[in-house]
Amino acid sequence: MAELEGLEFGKSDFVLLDEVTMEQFMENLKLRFEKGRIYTYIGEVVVSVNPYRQMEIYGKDTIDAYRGRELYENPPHLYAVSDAAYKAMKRRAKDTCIVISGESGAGKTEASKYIMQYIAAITNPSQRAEVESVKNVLLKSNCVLEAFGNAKTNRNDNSSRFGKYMDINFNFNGDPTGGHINNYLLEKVSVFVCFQLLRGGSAEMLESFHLQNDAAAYIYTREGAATATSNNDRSSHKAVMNALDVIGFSQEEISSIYQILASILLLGNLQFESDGENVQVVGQEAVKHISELTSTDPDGVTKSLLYRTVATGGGEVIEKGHSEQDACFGRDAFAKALYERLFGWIVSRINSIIEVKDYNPVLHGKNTVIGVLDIYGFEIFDNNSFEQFCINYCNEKLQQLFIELILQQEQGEYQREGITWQHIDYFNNQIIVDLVEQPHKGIISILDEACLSVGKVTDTVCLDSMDTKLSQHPHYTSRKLSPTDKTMDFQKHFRIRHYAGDVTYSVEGFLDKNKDLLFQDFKRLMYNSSNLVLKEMWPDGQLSITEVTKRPLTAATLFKNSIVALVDKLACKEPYYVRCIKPNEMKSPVLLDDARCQHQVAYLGLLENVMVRRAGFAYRQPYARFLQRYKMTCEYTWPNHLMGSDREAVEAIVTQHGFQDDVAYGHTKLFVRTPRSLFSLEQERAALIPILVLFLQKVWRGAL
Ligand code: AD9
Ligand code: MG
Repeated sequence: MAELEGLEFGKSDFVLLDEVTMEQFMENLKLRFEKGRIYTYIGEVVVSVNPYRQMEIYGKDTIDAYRGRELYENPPHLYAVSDAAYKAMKRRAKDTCIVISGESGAGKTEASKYIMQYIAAITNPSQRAEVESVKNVLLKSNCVLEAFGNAKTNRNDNSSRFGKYMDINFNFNGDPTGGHINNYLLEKVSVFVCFQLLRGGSAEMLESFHLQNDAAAYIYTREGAATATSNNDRSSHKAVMNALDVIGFSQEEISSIYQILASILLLGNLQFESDGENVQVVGQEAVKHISELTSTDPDGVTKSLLYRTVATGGGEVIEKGHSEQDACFGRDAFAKALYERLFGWIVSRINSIIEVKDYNPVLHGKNTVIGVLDIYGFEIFDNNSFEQFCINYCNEKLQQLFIELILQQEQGEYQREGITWQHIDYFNNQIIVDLVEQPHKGIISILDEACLSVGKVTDTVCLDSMDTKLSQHPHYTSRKLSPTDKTMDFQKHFRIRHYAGDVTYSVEGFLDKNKDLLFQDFKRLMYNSSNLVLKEMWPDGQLSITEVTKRPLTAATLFKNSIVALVDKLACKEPYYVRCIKPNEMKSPVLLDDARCQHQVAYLGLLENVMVRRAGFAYRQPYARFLQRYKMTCEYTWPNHLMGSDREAVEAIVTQHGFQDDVAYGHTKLFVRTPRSLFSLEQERAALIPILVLFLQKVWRGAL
């Protein structure tokens, strides 16, 4: 692979643009996309455009070309940042992380897989068996998590419905010794694994689960049945079963996993009927099957579907019959919870298998970590609900971290190198983060308060309360607060001005989703299952109704806590960023939709990123590297310099080219303010190379 690309491919770093304008940014992005160059830098940040076609840039040759090299030595690539993160971790014993962001379908999950593959490929050269096995589990876990956590949506055929943060632990040799996965699950049930089971499971398996080989027969999979791809369900099903086995799940655990999935599908089809007084389950057969699959008592299943146990004020425990509507609500909440706990259990089981065991820092040296974050990007749909609210809040937090860390990192470097630097202003989105998460005043607090209050608080009442408390907030509005705005509904809409744009949320369903209520009876039923795997997923089922006094934390608060913990984890690592862009809505490999891309460039803050990078010093290189690369352009340094130090030799090059006013000399590195200086040097070098090659050829042939 050529060391650097020619100008016909556009600028490989947006920092090299003549002017930082949206027009120039887009022109370069488009040119590179057309030429099949999907990666471009902003300094150390990789901007990636989804090519929507298989690229020949991930093979072994490419891996070898990037291994151990510096960012600027090769064309931009995910492998280069992966290597940078790895090198920083290994050389300086720093924990690093790679944060991948971008909207749905922009290519985050694919990027995370290439990063993992690269790291797996460059480590453990001596092929030690225990390291190979850790790598294998890490790679195989993707297959399982995708089956259980991805679904087809109208934005992405393979959309992750969960966020994933994976830590990979390394020993002092730089070989993986283990890992840990954190998952941020949002949407439940309608996932691939159910389709794979129904359409790819063997006839015997389906029969033993009382299932039919038809996704359209089940309410939970009916909607996706018409659109979800079915051609490779059989091989995917086999691959997942195999991956579970390789990772180290026992046969008993694997069957329990599929039994739970089958019960979820059967549960979804249960109907209720009421004679005006009593509510009944329609069809005892299905109840029997569910009880068989969950190893519970059939009467217990019926009872928890139709009644709930409540403690009266006087401490008396009574059974209260559900209305038909309550029974349906309970059924769906139960199915979702079964799924959520199954997913959580699978993740924690994988974690217990790959957790670093018996690591003694005194014997083995410091254990370091590379974290890889692949989390849902900012979402604006036609109808935005609680899930979008959580996702967008998460993106506000990550954006803030991005700005903070990128600036922090810059400032830190200038400080270390003894260079004065002028602070640059940027939009601080803390104000929006506060709007959502501030105690007492923030939206999550207001929601929680509404969920906890006794009496009937509706979504609309909650909206009123938000309007009262947030009417002065510059990033919050609703129809009541701006009555002339006809795009919003009086009863249900509020709008947040996010850093990435305005999003109108419908408050309908917010309270139910936030409460995420599951009757204790279901928990107890599962805890009493004679299937030990299932029982393990429901430890809270052992509490009796009188013991369940504390209200569980709400969904929004749990989500907030997990995101705060995530941000804390990332903040103490040296970050590397991949910013993914979705070129069009048609999944086309040839179309770059200007308006859609501009919007993404704007909300990802990429122009700001370029400006920040340019306001300081756009380029920095260790003296020795700089010298090696450009010594041919200066008479004092070619072929060898006779100065005292590399730094002095670099000064000679800079002075000869007349950009001494454009640089600063750090302790170990040269800092170049404007890219143009470096660019001219780069051009001169490129022009000299053919002459040099000719010269060398002549030398070899003995002509000189
Ligand atoms: V979501 O937020 O999980 O809905 P992602 O993860 O950002 O989304 P994903 O990585 O799943 O998107 O990419 C979507 C599709 O684009 C993939 O299924 C591929 O078909 C396609 N894609 C993405 N990146 C590449 C790539 N580097 N090479 C080829 C790609 N195809
Ligand atoms: Mg994804």
